[in-house]
Amino acid sequence: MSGNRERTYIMIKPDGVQRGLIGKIIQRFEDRGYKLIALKMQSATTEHLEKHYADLKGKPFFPGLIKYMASGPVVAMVWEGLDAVKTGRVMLGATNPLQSPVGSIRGDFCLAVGRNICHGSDSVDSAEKEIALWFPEGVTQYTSALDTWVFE
Ligand code: RTP
Repeated sequence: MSGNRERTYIMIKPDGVQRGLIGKIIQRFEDRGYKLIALKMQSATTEHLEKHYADLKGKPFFPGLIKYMASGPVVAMVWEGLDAVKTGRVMLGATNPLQSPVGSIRGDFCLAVGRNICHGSDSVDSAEKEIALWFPEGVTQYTSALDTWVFE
């Protein structure tokens, strides 16, 4: 088996929620074979978002980014599977949607860097920190063998 079994933090940003893209984004991760192990909708506080984006403090776009992220609820998710961090980022596309290939989430659904509808952890280390920040209560453990759920 190539690739590592990993967990990544994927977030649908307020514009993705408002535009009704939650189902489509989740569908792509399910279709690819990733397993959803945590999901919640949350209106994040400015303080919480500043922790999430602590690395970007000082960037000129930081205040606008926090305002955008606090403008409505986000969908916070943890996905698990082979190479989830790197492949998750490939599925999202480039930070700037105009540089995202068609077929990626950003390449198919958005245009502006400041309205790029989704977030994905950029390393296994960041994923661990982001999962702990957004899911301090922990995540679910379950088996996904289909037989039990299709046949009585
Ligand atoms: P994300 O964390 O949201 O997945 O994005 P990323 O790693 O691809 O990009 P990062 O550099 O960490 O930037 C975080 C988010 O800030 C907004 N941004 N705006 N106006 C700008 O030049 C600019 N640059 C970045 C984007 O929403 C980006 O996703």
